[in-house]
Amino acid sequence: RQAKKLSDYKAPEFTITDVELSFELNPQATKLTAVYQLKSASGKAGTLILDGQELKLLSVSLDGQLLNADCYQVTAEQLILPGMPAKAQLELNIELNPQANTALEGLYLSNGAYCTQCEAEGFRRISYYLDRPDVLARFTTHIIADDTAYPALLSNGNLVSSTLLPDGRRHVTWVDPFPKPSYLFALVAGDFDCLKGSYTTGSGREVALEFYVDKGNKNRAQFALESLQRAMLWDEQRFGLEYDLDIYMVVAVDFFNMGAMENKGLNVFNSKYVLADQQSATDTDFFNIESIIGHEYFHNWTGNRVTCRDWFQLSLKEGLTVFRDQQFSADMGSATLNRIDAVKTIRTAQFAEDAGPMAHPIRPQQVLEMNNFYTVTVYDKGAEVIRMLHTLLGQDGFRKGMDLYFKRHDGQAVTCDDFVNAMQDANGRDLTLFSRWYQQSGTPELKVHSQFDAKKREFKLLMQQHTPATADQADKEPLLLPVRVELLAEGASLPYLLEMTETQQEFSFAVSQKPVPVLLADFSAPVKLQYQYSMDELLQIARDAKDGVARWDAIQQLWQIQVKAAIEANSSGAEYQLPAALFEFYRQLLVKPLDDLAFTAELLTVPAYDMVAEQFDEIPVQTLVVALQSFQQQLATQLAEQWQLCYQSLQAEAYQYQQQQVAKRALRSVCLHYLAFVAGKDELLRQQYNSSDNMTDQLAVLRACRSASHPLFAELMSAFEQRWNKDVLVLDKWFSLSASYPQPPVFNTLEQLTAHPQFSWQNPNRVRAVFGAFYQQNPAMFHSEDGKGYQQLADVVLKMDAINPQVASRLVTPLLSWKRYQSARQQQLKAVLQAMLTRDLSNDLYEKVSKSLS
Ligand code: B3K
Ligand code: ZN
Repeated sequence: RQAKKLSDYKAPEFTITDVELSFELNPQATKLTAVYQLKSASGKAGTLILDGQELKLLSVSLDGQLLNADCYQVTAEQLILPGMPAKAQLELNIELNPQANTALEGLYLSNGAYCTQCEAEGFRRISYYLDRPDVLARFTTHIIADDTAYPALLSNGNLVSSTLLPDGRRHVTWVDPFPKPSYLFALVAGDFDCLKGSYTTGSGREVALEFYVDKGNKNRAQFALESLQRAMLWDEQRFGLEYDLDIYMVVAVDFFNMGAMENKGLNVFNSKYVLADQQSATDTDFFNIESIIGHEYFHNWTGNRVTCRDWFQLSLKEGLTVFRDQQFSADMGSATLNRIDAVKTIRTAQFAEDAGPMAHPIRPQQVLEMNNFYTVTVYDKGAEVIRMLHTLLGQDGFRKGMDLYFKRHDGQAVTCDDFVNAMQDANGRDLTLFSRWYQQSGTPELKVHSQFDAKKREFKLLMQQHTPATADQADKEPLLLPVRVELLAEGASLPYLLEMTETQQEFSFAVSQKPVPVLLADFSAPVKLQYQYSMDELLQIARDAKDGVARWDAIQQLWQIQVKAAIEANSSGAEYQLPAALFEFYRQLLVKPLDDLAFTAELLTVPAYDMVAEQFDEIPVQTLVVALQSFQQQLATQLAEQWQLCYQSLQAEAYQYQQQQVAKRALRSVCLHYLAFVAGKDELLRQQYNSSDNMTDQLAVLRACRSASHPLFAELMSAFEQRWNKDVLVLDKWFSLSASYPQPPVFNTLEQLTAHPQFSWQNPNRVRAVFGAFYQQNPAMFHSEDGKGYQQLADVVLKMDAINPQVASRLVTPLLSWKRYQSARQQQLKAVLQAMLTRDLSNDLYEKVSKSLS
């Protein structure tokens, strides 16, 4: 199998300027006529090679003449047309079978509605095409379908005509005036409820907003609609960017491979990121909806108006758009809490990716299956790289760079270098060194030592950076690291922004007293920091640092110290007791919570397994699981009274999704979590479950019971299942909770779950709810000593590969990093991977499994 390389990029020899598509929809035999206006770049005739997969080609015409079958060649992945004139009109007739499409790429059916997913290379499953992002064409789309069964017929751009045909079918025509690559094409046909709204842009353009959802779900789309309005306003205010069509549509579908898709004027969303009300959705669900609605909307400029030249440049649009959605979320809610969440993602999933067989730079250099590169590295580390630019250039400088980027490249397909150049030119600053972040993979380690010279009144920071080799790249060079520092002394905090450019560097500060350095405040660079802090220093940072992220981070480091101590104690057979200073710190927080209750809740939470695990080269699974469980038990018991008092002080009020309330619920949930570890709290747990008016508080009870393996768990879970049995989106929460129960019966449970009437292997949300939760939230059982968890997941991955390779390829991730475990687990993992490789795998799965074994 042949991987593609960035270094092999060539501009296309032919381009397509205009596309006219006519679909006659039918579940098993959709007819498509595609007409392309072709132009050769050189002005010469030549061979045209179009991409295409799983298509039934009925006929080909060139400039109105039907071609004989010997005038062209069809292979499994191409349509080859030799002797194509420099300017031509090509017409293809194709038959499609949407019903058979379980990969959910191309044209498929979701609960009876037609819908499409084309990014990255799905358009070639609709028609033969130059399916690459640097071919930009104007699209006209005709859809013909039965008017009663499919009243909504949607595509990109503006609706220009709608006619009822004598046979009861309707013919609609959509025209998208903005040239676009094929990955942004979309078509939807179905019978939906439609929630309508509108937005008036700063320059006075009236935009119709339409949300298409399953019948009966209209009220649940209200929050998404309002989120869109907030996002539209925010992008005008923050970046001066306005929407450009008369209509913006969002369709919510149940069968979807990812979160959502930014098709021009017609976003398609996983219904879980559109539908919400207080009874069925948690505060986190509401947050995610606002953030993803924002993300897809922001793509209209960063992605659609300016798109990628080739797929290696994916971070050009994704890193930048994640950065933009993070800024949006920060402005809508708590900047610190949002930043902490982003840091968690980097420190867990992204650092793990760097350490594993799929390590790649934010601009990958080699790709077998593009869908495998929609990763935390391209997205989230990509956003960190943009954030560093923002830190180095400041808000105004960054805005200048953005303005120049759009001025230069609106309507073009460009590269990451073009973006960095715009930032550089707008600010008159050489960013050559900075651009290494685009080509170098791996997690830099930043080692810091300090010295204080009382006589000279000088404090020094000695810094070293080193990036260990990764699976894809042996040699590493120093990077430009923006390092935010605060020096704490005599109750004051002095902020600095250091720029590290060399392997080793020294920074001096004139101070009269030895300060405590707060290093890497705001997580100003995506690196691993090493500095020998004492417990006291960490507690001081947690109390006194200006930056909230640094305060939280100090607590994280404190816990890491506890974990190491517990492991040592464990090896000598002793049970480790947490130090009194830690209990005292927590006691004070509980007695007098900070003004920001959500931040308080975050500080009171013992780090999750994956946060702790990522600090180890070889992960001591069982010891970590036991230690973390024991920490929670100790905190629960020692501070039982304080948890109870704090809990009682936070009375529930009528639900609103609103900052103060979200924060209060977060702290209540943390208290409840610890109380579930204390005997005699059954009534309190049951009471919150039965009396609360919202999903956030109810789910908090179930989670607490699950984590503490509380006897109430089974009873409440069965009540939950009965209440929500008909509502699959909510039932997914039940699926996940069931699959993350940290005790051996979970293996039987998994079997029962896949036999549940609402479970379907065809629906990615269900599969992820069960098995995603099993490996992400159930480390004890996933890593169970007998290898059962690994075998279980491997079986599911293989089963899914035949149905939906993209989903299979995401699920396989935790099996790939066998090198991170001790030898018994290594053997078990390697055995399941080797067995997989003997099968006929999709490219998606093959790329990952073969890399992990090489
Ligand atoms: N651009 C899409 C992701 C497409 C994934 C293709 N496998 C969603 C987003 O990032 O906005
Ligand atoms: Zn995106």
